[in-house]
Amino acid sequence: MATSPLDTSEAAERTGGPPDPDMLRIPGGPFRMGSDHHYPEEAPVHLVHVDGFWMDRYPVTNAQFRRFIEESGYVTFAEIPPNADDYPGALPEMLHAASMVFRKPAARVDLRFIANWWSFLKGADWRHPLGPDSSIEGLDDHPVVHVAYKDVEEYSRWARKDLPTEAEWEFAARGGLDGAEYAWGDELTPGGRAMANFWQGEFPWQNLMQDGYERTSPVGAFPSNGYGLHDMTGNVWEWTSDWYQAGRTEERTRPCYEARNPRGGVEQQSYDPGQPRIKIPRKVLKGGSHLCSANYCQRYRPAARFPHPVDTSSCHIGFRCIYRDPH
Ligand SMILES: [Ca+2]
Ligand SMILES: [Cu+2]
Repeated sequence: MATSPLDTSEAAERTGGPPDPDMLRIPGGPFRMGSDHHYPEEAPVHLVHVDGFWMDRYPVTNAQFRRFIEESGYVTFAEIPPNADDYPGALPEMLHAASMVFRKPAARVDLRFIANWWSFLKGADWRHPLGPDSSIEGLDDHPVVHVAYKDVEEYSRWARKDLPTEAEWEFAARGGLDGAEYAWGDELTPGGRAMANFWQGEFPWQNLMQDGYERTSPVGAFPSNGYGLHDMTGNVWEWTSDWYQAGRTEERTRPCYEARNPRGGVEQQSYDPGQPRIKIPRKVLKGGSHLCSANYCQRYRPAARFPHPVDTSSCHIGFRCIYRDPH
């Protein structure tokens, strides 16, 4: 039985409902996951079925995260200096409490070297998104950033929620538009209007800000998708609970095989093959961010996915939670 978002109150009565009134009912069902028209890791398109669930209307905000920190006393990953034993061979300057911050170069740079715009900045954390001298004053309704995977797991436990799988996240992001390029249809800027916070201009040195925002934007600043969800693509990347795997498993790509509630790959196979000495497992990020641009990274799409090490937080990565009905 399909449940539309309008059935929310009825479903809440029936199941006891989610722990938070600002969660929306995502009906579940079959859908075409992935894309054959973009990056290889998104292909091939394959049929997946997810059961219905509830999802946060917005990414978790600074105000919400602050409440969690105040009530739990939790300290985030980026605020704790890494233990040298966990990072054999690491340069001493990497062993500080720090997080990844984007810094816009003054002119065109070599796109092969991400160090031209990313820095591992000491003192950058969720309260100081651009480094120690910055703050989140005035950013209460912006998505929290600089959260590592463990941080978002702790938050979701505290909130009595869960993190979405990649399939759940992608189903929700599509808003019922099965097979569409974007969360709102097939055109990036219909009628010239930016439907999400991404990067217009030539990344990484020229941000034309035609959408009005250079960095993160307040949640809900852009239109919702068909399920009423805001900021699914653009603004900040969102963590999912799936271990990354580059290809699809054989059974998932077999014709006519419909995977039901797939849960991603195997932890030991999620390591970066390009860096064999580093054994940090990677989760799937979804949705792209305000740093995604047409010339460099077209990942402001539901099908886009990115492997990200669980220990690395950044100024463009946040999250949102889901709630699964108890069975
Ligand atoms: Ca923007
Ligand atoms: Cu991107």
